[in-house]
Amino acid sequence: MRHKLFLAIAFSICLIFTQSEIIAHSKKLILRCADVHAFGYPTIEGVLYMAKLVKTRTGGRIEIVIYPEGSLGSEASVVEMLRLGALDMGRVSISQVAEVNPELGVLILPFIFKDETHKWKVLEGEIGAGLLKSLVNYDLVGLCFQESGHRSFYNSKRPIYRPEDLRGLKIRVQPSQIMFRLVEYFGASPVPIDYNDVYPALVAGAVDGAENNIPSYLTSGHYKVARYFSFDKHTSIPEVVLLSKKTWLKLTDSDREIILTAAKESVAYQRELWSKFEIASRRQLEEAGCKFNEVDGEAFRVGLESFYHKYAKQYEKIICEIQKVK
Ligand code: GTR
Repeated sequence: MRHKLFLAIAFSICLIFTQSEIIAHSKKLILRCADVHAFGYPTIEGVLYMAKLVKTRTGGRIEIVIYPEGSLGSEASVVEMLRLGALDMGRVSISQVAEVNPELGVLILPFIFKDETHKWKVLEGEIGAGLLKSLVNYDLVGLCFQESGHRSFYNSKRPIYRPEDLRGLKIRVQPSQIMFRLVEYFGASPVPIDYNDVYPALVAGAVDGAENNIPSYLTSGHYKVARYFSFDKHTSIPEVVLLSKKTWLKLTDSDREIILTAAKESVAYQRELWSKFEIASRRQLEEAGCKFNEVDGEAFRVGLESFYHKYAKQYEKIICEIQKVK
């Protein structure tokens, strides 16, 4: 009798555990993801591609829902929310992540990559993997990098050929210490403003220009006010897709694997989309009458050692490693 009772209790306990495991496993999970861009922009489309893979591979159990156009706040607050676990996912610029983990600041430095091939060898190699991994110490999980082209200056006053042409111009910068120092080094007056507040600042004349890539210049509408775009290509800051560590810890091993693999697989798609979007954006901007000009590239590079010496000393070792990547 005792034996039977014991078996019955053991069986019920077993059933309860199995059932709760099934429930936990079949529970629908919505991952909320923030982005400052609108639907159609390559960063969001990259995450949507990833979302589709995740949804299919989890039989519809895990869904990624995007909150676009900065509807959940600035990139800085998105990073903060992720760290606190108040948000699950975010796609932001590395410059905002470097504010909390300065190690990543190396990716923002001017002319740090030789070209796009070199950049992606760095990002997808050991260095990139190490940098993504380091984020876990800041309560963030780095899923993958994304392409974001080059950043160049644009303004409403005149074409820029050499750094001295920037003198006297108020140029909006991302709220990033490195970007502030860099734009100041080139001779302009840097004004940190959150991305989604830049357009009204340009319209009001609070700033004369900004610096960004071609797709952002178009989709933000900045081109309507700042007509001169000068291709100095001073930085090539990658984007990053992040997950909150708090969310990550709630996932099963197999779900983590699915999410990570999908993120990795979305990169090739996002990069291809980026190239197409960049070309199409340029065409559209030319049709809209924007004035593009090439710059004296040497003039932007000469003397840069002093910038590196003053602000990038902490990156000496990793810069060496980046330069060695072939
Ligand atoms: C864009 C980037 C955004 C944001 C923006 C900015 O190129 O995709 O995430 O960082 O630049 O300048 O604030």
